[in-house]
Amino acid sequence: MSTAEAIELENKYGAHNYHPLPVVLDKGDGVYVWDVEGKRYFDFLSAYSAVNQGHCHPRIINALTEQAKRLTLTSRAFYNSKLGVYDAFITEYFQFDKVLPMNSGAEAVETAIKIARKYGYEKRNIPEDAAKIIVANDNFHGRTTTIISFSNDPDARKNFGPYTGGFASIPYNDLDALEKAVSQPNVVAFLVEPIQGEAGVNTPADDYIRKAKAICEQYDVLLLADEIQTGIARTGSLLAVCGNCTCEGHCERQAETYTRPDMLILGKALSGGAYPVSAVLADDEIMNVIKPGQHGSTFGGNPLAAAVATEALEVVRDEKLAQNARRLGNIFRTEMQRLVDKHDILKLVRGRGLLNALVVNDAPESTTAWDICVMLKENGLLAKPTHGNIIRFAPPLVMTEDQLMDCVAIIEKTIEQYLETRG
Ligand code: IF1
Repeated sequence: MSTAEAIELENKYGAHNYHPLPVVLDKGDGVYVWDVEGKRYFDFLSAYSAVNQGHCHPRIINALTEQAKRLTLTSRAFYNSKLGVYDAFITEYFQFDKVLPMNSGAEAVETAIKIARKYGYEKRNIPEDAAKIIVANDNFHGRTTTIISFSNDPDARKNFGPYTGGFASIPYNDLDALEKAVSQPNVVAFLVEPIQGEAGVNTPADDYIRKAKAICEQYDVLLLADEIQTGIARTGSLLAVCGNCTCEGHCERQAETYTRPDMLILGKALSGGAYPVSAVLADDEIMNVIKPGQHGSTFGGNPLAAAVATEALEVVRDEKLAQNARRLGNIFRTEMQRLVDKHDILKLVRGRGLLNALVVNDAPESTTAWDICVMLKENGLLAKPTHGNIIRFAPPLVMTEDQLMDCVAIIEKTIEQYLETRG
């Protein structure tokens, strides 16, 4: 099967809900992926931070295959031998009383929204159907109808109405706007990404989340942290809400820089990219508003997901991926800043840990970022623009410094090549 043949099949028989880079991947191992012609690339997207542990990590694949041979799915009509052990493991790992296991990130966000609303009605005397949830402009929390109802991205939302009510949007990284919004009647929660991934790795002020939490507490509003993309060591600590704590990873969550959300929403790298696994974690006072029969899903909490997610989290801890992401991220941003200083075509680099973005000095509707990504592909590195002129760079967290420097060299060479072709 050639690249052209695979692309033709997908275009002919698959819905056109994506515009992928013209490369057909066939194999992955660690930081590398290979296309159908056997060409090797550095993966600098990590499936949007779902493959933090590297492609096909042997420990995770082993956990997947061993469990898959034993029992994959029972539904929650019955107990299974893996879920309780996983529940205990993940709640200890992130220091919350309980977990509600789901599958996709959007499902976990929807779950958090439902729990927050129910908590508001049953514990905060909010009048029924009057609950309000505050969200940030330029958010990305998934693509279900309720979630796109509070998106301001026209592509995500146009012609998908009628929209779900009960949401109000405020500017990101704006504490005055947050206080004004949460002080309104019937507000139950503030749903926010600690760093906005899709918006272009929009990194707020260092104290934004900590001060947002204090404002939420002042008005009895729940803080829902969507760490589906920023969590699991991606930003140089276990969670982005850990801030710049200097712990050697996985401290008892008492670090002075840690902002503990009322609900922690995880997905993507929770499974290392081997299986759809997501989760909402919260303490009993919040989680116990959900009673039997009030929420769930066929696959949520299945034994295969439990086995895979346990191993995926152990790998993060054992291989100190948060520390590696922090160290390599600092090196990467320094190197990118050198290129920004050297070339007017590059506007700025921003990010934390190994979640970074290079902003191209051109209009968002220009094809410059895309053209550079196509040339990066030709030079053996895969990345993709987000929102026109921003290139997201997010390699697997298992990358070595040597591999990172090889990638920096590819990026530098590509920028120079692009400038030559542009004349
Ligand atoms: C696509 C974006 C990234 C997420 C956050 C929830 C979800 C996501 C912070 C939903 C998912 C994915 C979705 C994927 C591309 C990718 C993405 F470009 F769409 F926005 F990473 F930035 N919260 N993000 O980032 O999780 O239901 O997808 O498991 O839709 O193309 P999901």
